[in-house]
Amino acid sequence: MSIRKSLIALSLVATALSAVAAGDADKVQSIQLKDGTTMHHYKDGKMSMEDKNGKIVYMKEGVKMEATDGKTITMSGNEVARLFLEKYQANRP
Ligand SMILES: [Cu+2]
Repeated sequence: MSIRKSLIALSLVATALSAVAAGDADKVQSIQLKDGTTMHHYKDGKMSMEDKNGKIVYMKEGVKMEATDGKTITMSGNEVARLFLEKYQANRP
């Protein structure tokens, strides 16, 4: 493995670990969107999304979303790994 590749791998592990450490307390609010998905907003301003069945939704940064109350929200970040880890921890026996 090249040094560059191992550095990338290391930073991925560090990101995953910090997400674990942060956990659910890091979540500021969850907003219901018009299309049936839910947007989770984190302390650092980033977001993740899931559909009504709890499946993690991927969305590009900068995409506009509409909340059920009519407010427009711009997607910031795309914390799929963070939400995945949260769900993994929550469902762990
Ligand atoms: Cu979104």
